[in-house]
Amino acid sequence: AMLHWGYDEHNGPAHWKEVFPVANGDRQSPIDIKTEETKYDPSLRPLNPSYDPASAKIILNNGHSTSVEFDDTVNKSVLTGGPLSGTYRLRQIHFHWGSNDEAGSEHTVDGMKYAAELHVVHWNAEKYSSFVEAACQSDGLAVMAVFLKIGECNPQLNKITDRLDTIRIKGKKALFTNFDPSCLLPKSLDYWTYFGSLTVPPLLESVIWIVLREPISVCSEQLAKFRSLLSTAEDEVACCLLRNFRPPQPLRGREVRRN
Ligand code: B30
Ligand code: ZN
Repeated sequence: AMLHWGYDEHNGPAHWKEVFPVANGDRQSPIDIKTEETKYDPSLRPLNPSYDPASAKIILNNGHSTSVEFDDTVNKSVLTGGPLSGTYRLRQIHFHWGSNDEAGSEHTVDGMKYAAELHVVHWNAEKYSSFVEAACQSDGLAVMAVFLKIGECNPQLNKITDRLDTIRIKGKKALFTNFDPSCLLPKSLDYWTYFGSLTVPPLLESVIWIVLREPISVCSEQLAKFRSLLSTAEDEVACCLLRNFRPPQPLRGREVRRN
């Protein structure tokens, strides 16, 4: 049986349905975005991220990604606009990558894989009282996805990659303050949007996905630093987190809209 989910042969995405049956559900993520099949929706507004660098708190290795966690006790850093009704509060950002630069993104565009993907995770603080409560509601979460392509090194991403050696082991955390995740956003905030799920167990179908169309550039050396993180704790045989992306899931009749 699958003891602990992960991204290896014995516990990877193909096994998740054994413990989390919603893995075969009707609104799973990620998806392949077929651009010719997306629908322009004139009612979709511009995205309006508004982040306070002081709300960044810690950087951590949770064994399946590295994340920066934000103070979400008040509306200091929020996302409004786009497809959203009301205010969604920033909770954390994290990354997905592959064992080489040819794959790593979760969403794909007309079958094309990017090298990595950034997720900026928010919860509906207008309707719900905590992230955990919001995470099981159909309009509870809003995740903004940003594709990373190989090109010039990204000086903003260095703020994160320079710290990864201090949190190499699963469960390690370090203080991480004065960071505004909008420094990792592309020039254009044009997007696709659809209703989906968390891309990791428990795969809850609670996410309004907002996938930015323009990628940001990072260099191969920066992505290599993510691959040297360990998926294992201090007392385990060291195992590098070489990849952590789920492949695209069936669309099952869902519409993907664009602004
Ligand atoms: S994703 O954007 O769909 N990949 C969570 C949030 C967003 C996504 C996946 C998971 C989440 O918050 N999960 C529960 C909390 N986790 C953090 C995590 O990133 O996944 C707690 C933890 O272990 O430390 Cu797992
Ligand atoms: Zn994610």
